[in-house]
Amino acid sequence: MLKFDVITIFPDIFKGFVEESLLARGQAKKLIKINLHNLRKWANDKHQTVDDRPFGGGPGMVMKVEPIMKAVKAVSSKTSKKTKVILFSPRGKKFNQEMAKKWAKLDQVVFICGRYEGVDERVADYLADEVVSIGDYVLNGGEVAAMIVMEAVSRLVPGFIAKKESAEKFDHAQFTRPEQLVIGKKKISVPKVLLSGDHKKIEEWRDGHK
Ligand code: 6GU
Repeated sequence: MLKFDVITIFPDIFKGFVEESLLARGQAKKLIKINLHNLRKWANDKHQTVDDRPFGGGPGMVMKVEPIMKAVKAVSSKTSKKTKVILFSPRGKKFNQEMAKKWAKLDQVVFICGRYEGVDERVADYLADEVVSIGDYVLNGGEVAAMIVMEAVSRLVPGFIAKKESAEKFDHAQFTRPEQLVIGKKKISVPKVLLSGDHKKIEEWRDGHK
């Protein structure tokens, strides 16, 4: 079983995604487990403060290191070494399928979802094993990134996708019924070769339409 532990100030963002998708079935089948943790639980004042003003001045707030440090310590596996702590940041290394394949073999992945304008750099330097971005654009925080990465990684856990071959397929073009369709004034037919029953020709056509 692969455990995801998500540290975030917006755990509710994940609810529908976790409960209404294939991830719910993956959890029911005990292939994965998703634990959501509200970072504020590890704040040390009555206002549950998790951010502060940046040293050196400037606009915006910075996520504090101590609540994150306590959270990571509290949720990290005490028994397995096959674990990783990931910090989501637009400044991180771009996530890809190779990373997904490696993480699918772990026992636990801990995600730290950065918010606001940034996270105290000591989280990246001392607490996280890797800093990860999902692409060259800026989001409000790491929550959506965490969902994307959980989905990509979960698909690669053996048994999660019923047909093993489907798990890593970057699809070719596909058609289903009806064979003919009228769009405006045009009558469109699906490619004849796909109806031919000639499996070699069909494979060739699919290779050309990736
Ligand atoms: Cl991981 N976080 C934020 N805030 N923005 C991003 C991102 C992550 N990846 C791409 N843009």
